[in-house]
Amino acid sequence: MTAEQTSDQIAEQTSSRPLVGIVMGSDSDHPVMKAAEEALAEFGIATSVEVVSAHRMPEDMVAWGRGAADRGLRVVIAGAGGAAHLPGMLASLTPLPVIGVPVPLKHLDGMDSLLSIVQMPAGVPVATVSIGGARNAGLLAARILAAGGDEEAARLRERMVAFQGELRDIALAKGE
Ligand code: RP5
Repeated sequence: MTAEQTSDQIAEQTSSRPLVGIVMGSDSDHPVMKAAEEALAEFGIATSVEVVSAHRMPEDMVAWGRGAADRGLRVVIAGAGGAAHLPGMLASLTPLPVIGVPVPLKHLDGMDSLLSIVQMPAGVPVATVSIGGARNAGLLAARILAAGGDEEAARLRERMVAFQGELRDIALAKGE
């Protein structure tokens, strides 16, 4: 993806079948979590985006997690704040890789969210990004999909290399 591409071009290249499921504990997490959607859209990767609260709708969470792989999803990004149990619970329900996003709330600067997500027991991994790090969660999901052996993965790897080249330019431009 290059900076010159319009959003129409990006949408055209986005596969229609969601490969990454983005879930969050509350609609109030969306301002943080939308960066994951945006990052994946830049790589033409379709997402599904839903609110699934571990504490307020546990049965929906179990159904969502159990069915994720059968719905065609390949990676899960789960964001939550405070007592942020959603990523870990989903990791216990699905065989898919789960990326956890600690959402910062007004108390404790997101440290509560981070510690709730990162300290998982052995056997139930969650790849935790930084507090509020939803963009990196999206980029990590793209890298996971890019690691496959098919043509689509090769296309994603090519895009990722181009994106990494842009990062170098951005870093250098910041010094100007
Ligand atoms: C968590 O509680 C959610 O993930 C959210 O970050 C937090 C606050 O939710 P609301 O009270 O704004 O719905 O479960």
